[in-house]
Amino acid sequence: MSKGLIQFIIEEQRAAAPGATGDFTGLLSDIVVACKRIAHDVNKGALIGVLGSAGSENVQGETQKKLDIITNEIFIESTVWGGHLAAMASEEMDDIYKIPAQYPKGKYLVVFDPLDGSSNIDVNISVGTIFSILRAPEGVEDPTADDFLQPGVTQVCGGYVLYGPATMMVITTGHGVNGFTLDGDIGEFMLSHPNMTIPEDTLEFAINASNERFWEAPIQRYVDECVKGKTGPRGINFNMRWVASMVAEVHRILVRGGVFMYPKDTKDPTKAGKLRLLYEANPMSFIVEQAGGVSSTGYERIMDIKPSGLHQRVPVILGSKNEVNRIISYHKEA
Ligand code: AHM
Ligand code: MG
Repeated sequence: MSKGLIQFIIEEQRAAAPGATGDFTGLLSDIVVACKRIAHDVNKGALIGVLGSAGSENVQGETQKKLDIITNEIFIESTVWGGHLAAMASEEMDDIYKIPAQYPKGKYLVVFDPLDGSSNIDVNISVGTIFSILRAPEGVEDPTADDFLQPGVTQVCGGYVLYGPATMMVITTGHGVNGFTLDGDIGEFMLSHPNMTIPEDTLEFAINASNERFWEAPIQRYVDECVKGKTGPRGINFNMRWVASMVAEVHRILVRGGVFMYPKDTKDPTKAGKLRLLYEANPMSFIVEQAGGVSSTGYERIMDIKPSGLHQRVPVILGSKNEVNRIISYHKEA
């Protein structure tokens, strides 16, 4: 019989951190509940009136969907009470969320994007939740935004949930990557994809090609060479996919390899990229590296970046090792 997610994590913790208090497992089970509730709402969609725009904007000036707000609330509600968290931060909130006085506080920080790819929600295409667990700095009981500005290498756990044809949670605590499929009949995420690894080579890439004129030369070169296929310098045909849901994109790469790029562009010179370092790039980079892939801005390893702000954006190039390394080498040559 396959194993449930919490059993798996408890056993992993016993082996890797024998003195563990169970706090981390407690937090993770609260996150699991949050994601099951989100899966429920995403699945019911129009039947429960949750589709469409909320008519508001988030701190980044993006129009919020009703479900962006609902899922943000579900995530907070499901995790705030447990006593495992010192504070939270979300893509959908301007400032950090402090744990209200009526609840005990814990030693962890969680940062999350409650509904990534939400432009897909009204058209019934896969969306996801992304989260990253950090430790609050030693001795800090009442964290400020600065306490969240830790480089990705300090993450305790990175994970995502994909609300696709099946709902899946994929996580790493730094001991490889494991995938769990939600069995709706028993209400549990069951281990279905043990030890996920990204093939080192690939002939598939993902990028929003409508931005081509804004890309830097190394990305233009890489994509151009892929598109030229058999008759170009690579001498082989490539395939392209773009779901516009990072979770779906990363999941595809974990299963069959590939390269995902949301590179630096000149579309809006005030932004270094589209994706957010804390909520999206770091947890996904942790998972990708743990699965044997590479994740970079083109110029540096994403998980080494010391964040300068909660909502900081970064260029993201991740996936199959040999292809991402090639793209990095194009940046060096340029
Ligand atoms: P979101 O957090 O507002 O949903 O934005 C992030 C999403 C990613 O999932 C996806 O890779 C990207 O935005 C798609 O962007 P675009 O619409 O430019 O193709
Ligand atoms: Mg997002």
